[in-house]
Amino acid sequence: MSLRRILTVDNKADLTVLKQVSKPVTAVDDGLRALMDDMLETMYAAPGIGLAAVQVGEPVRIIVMDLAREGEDKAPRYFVNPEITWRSDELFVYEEGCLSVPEIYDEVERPARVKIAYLNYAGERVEEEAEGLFAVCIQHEFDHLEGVLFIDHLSRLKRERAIKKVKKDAQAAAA
Ligand code: K1U
Ligand code: ZN
Repeated sequence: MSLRRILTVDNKADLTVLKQVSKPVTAVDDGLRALMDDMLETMYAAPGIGLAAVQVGEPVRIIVMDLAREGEDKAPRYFVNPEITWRSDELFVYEEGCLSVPEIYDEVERPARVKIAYLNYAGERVEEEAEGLFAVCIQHEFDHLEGVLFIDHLSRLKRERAIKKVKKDAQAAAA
């Protein structure tokens, strides 16, 4: 397993990749599982609760996630070719963050519950309903597969301010 670099919006080349629509996976094989292992290790190290493959420069439709709280056993989850098959009319607001937009947090309103279908780590098809943080996180990560960042849900002013701050922080860290 190896740690991958997480692409961030302050870098023009990274942003171009992050805006791509990710391609479907054709087979869940050992090569793909190695990528999922790398993604999970990278997500834990960040630390984060979710990660899409495009965030490590691989624009394929894979998401990893672990919503276990501090002190609980690890609970890794893998979503290959995920689909959102139903969205509730009820909405839910949550203050989101993103490893590709470091240190920026803001409220995003999304459907409170969604039904999803995907292939798991073993390549088996799973269907389930998500609510609470699971629903927030899967929709945030699904957006990444479509080239959408959580700041794209904010006003233009907030989005431009966010990118400016990430750039400023990156310059200060490099100095
Ligand atoms: O960049 C990402 O997609 C990961 C992102 C996932 C997410 C967070 C909050 C709402 C929606 C989606 C993160 O993990 S940001 C970091 C974070 O939330 C966190 C980090 C350490 C402990 C607990 C949370
Ligand atoms: Zn994100």
